[in-house]
Amino acid sequence: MILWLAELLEGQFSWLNLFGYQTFRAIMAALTALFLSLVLGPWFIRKLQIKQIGQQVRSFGPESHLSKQGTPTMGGAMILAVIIMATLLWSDLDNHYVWLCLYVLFGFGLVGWIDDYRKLILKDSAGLAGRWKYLLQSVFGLTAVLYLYYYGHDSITTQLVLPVFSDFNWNLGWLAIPLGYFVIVGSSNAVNLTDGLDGLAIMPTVLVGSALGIFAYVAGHAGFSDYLLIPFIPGAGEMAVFCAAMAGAGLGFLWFNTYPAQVFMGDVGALALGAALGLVAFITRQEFIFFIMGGVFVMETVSVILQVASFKLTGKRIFRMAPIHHHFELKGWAEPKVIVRFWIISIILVLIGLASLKIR
Ligand code: 57M
Repeated sequence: MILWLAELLEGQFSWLNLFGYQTFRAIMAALTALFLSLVLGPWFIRKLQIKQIGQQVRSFGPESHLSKQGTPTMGGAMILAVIIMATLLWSDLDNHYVWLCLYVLFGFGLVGWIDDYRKLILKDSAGLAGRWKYLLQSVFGLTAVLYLYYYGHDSITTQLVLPVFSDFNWNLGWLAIPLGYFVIVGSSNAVNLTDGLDGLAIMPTVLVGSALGIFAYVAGHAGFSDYLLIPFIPGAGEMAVFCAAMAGAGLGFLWFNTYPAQVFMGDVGALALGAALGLVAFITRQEFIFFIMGGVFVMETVSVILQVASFKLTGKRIFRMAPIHHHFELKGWAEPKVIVRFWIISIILVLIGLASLKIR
């Protein structure tokens, strides 16, 4: 919106051309989202407390979690509202990738919101039935991927891009549809599984989101993408503004979600943020790098798959409890120790992902 105003008034005030730069608008989007989150946070948490939207903690989990009973949740609704406001304010609203990101963020947020609403307000402990959750996630995930398949830059949308091997060129054709679906829906559920300790999901989301913003910026720049040998995707750079808004809103949320948390994000936040990360990775053709950078989300998901498979096949558990963060808690690690060590792993993986830009 500000870009549109700046373009309108540029004739009178030449300095307004500053707003044309994606990097400047991305930084402004991050700062706006951070500022809004910090200002609105206390008010939003009070609203949740007044409406008694508090977490029901399961009794069979680690004992330390029992004290978290009643912590306000659904804070993700504020994260999403702030991302949407900052993106609308600072991005180029003629860019279809930005609208697609907002669509997926909103759609998956809605699925999470229905689940949270049923659990917390209607007091239905089962929440939204699993099959409905997957069906709705599939509807939003598939429509986004189909839109890209039919209206994106087709030769790029269906191209498989591998890190390091820059000359590898394989056109996936329609197989890009299941790949995109898997990346978006899988990432949504993986972030949701990770969101089980204070700040555990939001910090890797901020880190991976920021890195994907850099990939989007480079992919949307003819010169940089050519120099770094990554596919040139006209218009993708504008997603850097969206990613920056996500990083700013995430950091602002972390202010309140850090140990001991004053608020949890709920499914409304976790499902939406995970899906948005997956979508940006798919549009920029960086699924493999995303898999590496989002290694904490992958590790959490794999731990659940292994645990469930092992228990069904042999009757024995591999971990004391899955997802894996509970395993370390039950081993006696203090919660902040698990959280910060997982953040460190995430920082290392994101740096490896960014380094791949140069190793081609
Ligand atoms: C949601 N939700 C948290 C909060 C957050 C298949 C199975 C592995 C599924 C899994 C599951 O349901 N995962 C998805 C995880 C919950 O947090 C809420 O949920 C939102 C995210 N969706 O925003 O609203 C609890 O997590 C803790 N928490 C924090 N700080 C935060 O910032 O401390 C969350 C955010 C909160 C709070 O305690 O109540 C959750 O963990 O439930 N199920 C599990 O994760 C369960 N694992 C399990 O059953 N393992 C089994 C098998 C099936 C693999 C096993 O190992 O044998 C654990 N969940 C809990 N306790 N609560 C078991 C222990």
